[in-house]
Amino acid sequence: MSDLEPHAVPDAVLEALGLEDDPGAFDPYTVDSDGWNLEVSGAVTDPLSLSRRDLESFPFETATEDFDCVEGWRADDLAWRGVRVERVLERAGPVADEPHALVRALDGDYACSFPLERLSTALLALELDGEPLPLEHGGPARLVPLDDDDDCWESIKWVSAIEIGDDPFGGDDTAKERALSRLE
Ligand SMILES: Nc1nc2c(c(=O)[nH]1)N[C@H]1C(S)=C(S)[C@@H](COP(=O)(O)O)O[C@H]1N2
Ligand SMILES: [Mo]
Repeated sequence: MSDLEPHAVPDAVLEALGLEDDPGAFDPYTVDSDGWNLEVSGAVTDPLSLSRRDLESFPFETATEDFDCVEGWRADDLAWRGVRVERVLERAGPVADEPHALVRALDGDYACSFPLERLSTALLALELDGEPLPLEHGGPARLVPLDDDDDCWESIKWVSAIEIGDDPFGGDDTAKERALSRLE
């Protein structure tokens, strides 16, 4: 597996996935619509609720990226595989004039805002290095931005929702603050 740092899976994630009694029971292939869905909502013509199986019906792409964390570690040549966010947005039909998106995760209020154009090119990764994405690295799905200057906190583990709107969701954008608070 990769050189990503191991981090504890927060209780909120285990609870959301019904794994509080047995974290080892996580099986990315059988996460069903009772356990996890990716919600796409807000300023869209067709709000979506996509199960893992629904995501598998989209074309998959692979991207190999190095990962740098502000805490001072790095992991080289991570091979992510999954669905380009653009493919999902095509189905949802964003309608905002200057669209932004807030990407939410299962660990409480962890969320990150993106201009929609930038988010479109990111990958919703379901696999890492040829294996289903493990829970500790963000399974069932992790948002992996693919531009050159992305920050570590924008690589969002346990993605649960993408909310489209007209403003940059400043007040809800907690990811940077949460990541930088770990430096203290
Ligand atoms: N949902 C969620 N995603 C997250 C974080 C988090 O706390 N919650 N931390 C971010 C930060 S700062 C880093 S460096 C990476 C760490 O990824 P890893 O645990 O797979 O090493 O996850 C990013 N994505
Ligand atoms: Mo980080």
